[in-house]
Amino acid sequence: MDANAGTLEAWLVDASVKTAMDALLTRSVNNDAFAERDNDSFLNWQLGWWGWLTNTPSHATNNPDGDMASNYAEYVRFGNPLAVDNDAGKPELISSAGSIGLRFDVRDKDSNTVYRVEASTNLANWSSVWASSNSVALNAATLSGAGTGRRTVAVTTNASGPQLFLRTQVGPRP
Ligand SMILES: [Ca+2]
Ligand SMILES: [Ca+2]
Repeated sequence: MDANAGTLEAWLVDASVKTAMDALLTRSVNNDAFAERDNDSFLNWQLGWWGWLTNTPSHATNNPDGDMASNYAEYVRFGNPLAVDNDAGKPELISSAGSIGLRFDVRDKDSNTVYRVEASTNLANWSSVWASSNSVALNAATLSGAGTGRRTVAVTTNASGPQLFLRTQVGPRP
């Protein structure tokens, strides 16, 4: 008899191991280890929409709904990859005396995705205003939803000249 067989059998009937495995499985399901609601990685988002990643439409550069956003773009702006929704995640312009800004949602549990706001006076030269990779800046810009995976931020900057343009950029952490 294989000496290891007894060990394996003991392992299988060990109640504490079974309890631990049940807990792990339950946690995986309840914490959406395979579901989009985790909001913490593009991989989980893909699994939530398509299951195992053997389906070509799930790839980052695919665009199965034929709108203007690739799957990765759908992910970062909380879009629906299976329905045309070109306005999803569109930043909202906010302004007050002497300043303008943008309000938008970020995936604040995904540290591999960085959101940026840049400013320009001529649409040719852009300077960085804000980046979500800076946790201090992220917290300062928070409006709601901190730590939920979908945080709404407002980023403002002084607008003293005759014109100022703002844009957002999103991409993997360099
Ligand atoms: Ca799309
Ligand atoms: Ca879409």
